[in-house]
Amino acid sequence: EQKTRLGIIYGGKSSEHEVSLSTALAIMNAVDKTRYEIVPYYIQLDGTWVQGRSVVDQLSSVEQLRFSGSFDAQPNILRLRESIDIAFPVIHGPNGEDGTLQGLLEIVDVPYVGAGVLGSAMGMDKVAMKNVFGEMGIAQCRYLSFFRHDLLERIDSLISEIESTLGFPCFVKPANMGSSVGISKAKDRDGLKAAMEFAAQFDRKIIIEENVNGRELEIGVLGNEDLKTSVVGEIKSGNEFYDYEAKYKSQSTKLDIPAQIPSQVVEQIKKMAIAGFQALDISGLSRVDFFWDEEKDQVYLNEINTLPGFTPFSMYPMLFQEAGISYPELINELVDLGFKRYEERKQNRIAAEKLE
Ligand code: G1L
Repeated sequence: EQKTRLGIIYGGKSSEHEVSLSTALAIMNAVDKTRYEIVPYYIQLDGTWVQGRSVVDQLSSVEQLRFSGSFDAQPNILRLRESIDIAFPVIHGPNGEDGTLQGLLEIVDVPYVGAGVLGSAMGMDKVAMKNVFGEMGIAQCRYLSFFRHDLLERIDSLISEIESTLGFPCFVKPANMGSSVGISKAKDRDGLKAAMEFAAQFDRKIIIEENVNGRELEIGVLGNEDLKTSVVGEIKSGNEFYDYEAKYKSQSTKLDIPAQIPSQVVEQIKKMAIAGFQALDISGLSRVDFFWDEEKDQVYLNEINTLPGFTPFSMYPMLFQEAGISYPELINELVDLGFKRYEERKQNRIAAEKLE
């Protein structure tokens, strides 16, 4: 039987370039190579695509994924279909404006793993995402947003509005989820101003979120139409908040899987996760993050991540491991879901012949 050619796309013009490389390495090492042929595509920091030779052996270092030798060609992306059967994007799109890589794959008619153009774009923009959750009546924290150009025109009135509607402390973040940099906690008006200017260096759209006192709980969702949920996990962070440093470097962050919480909280989280997944028109997978305010017994949806951390030791794979799906099985399942989504979309009619 012919092997399925799996095009793994990694690297990228992104602050998470290195994370992408180590994730791609873990995926390549875990993939069942009797079933799949792995075709690597490395997007360098400057945006250039490099296609490597098929990966047949276990890899020991991410350096092997950079193709620093003299071989390996620049692929003709318009003819990507001739080289692979399905793409596995392990990447945030160019500069994190997402859905873009998915759009490219749609145009060249290559099936791919994970969310489509809309779901990826929605999952990447915290403001767009929260506006939809609000419309759907999904409980979430209060927030405000502004554009970079607002800073020149009305920073003082913005600060007053934030102070009166959200209060201190509050969190200031670039709206784009691709940027886990540029985030700060503001404790007063001066700190807020600095935080707003800092965040505006990373994105033209900024979100300010109220502080929620609650336990940080996360769940995995897997599927296209028929959705599976994982167990719930808890992040126990020693740091002041779960920022870029804490996320990738801190030793003090612990994952508690499954979280020690009442079953009715688990049930509520499952329902809200599925509602959020469907509201954003996601397919394949996502990790849905919550706060649970134990005193008020209130669960808030915080955000949905269509590209969650995805090494065998990241929250999402560990949540499904606990639910009985191993890392290699998870990859197989995601590939199958990618093909199914492609077939489903092929069924759309293009022309409308008259019915009469
Ligand atoms: F393809 C999947 F499975 F949908 C997928 C792809 C990529 C899941 C998770 C990720 N994660 C990442 O690419 C990243 C966290 C390394 C972003 Cl740079």
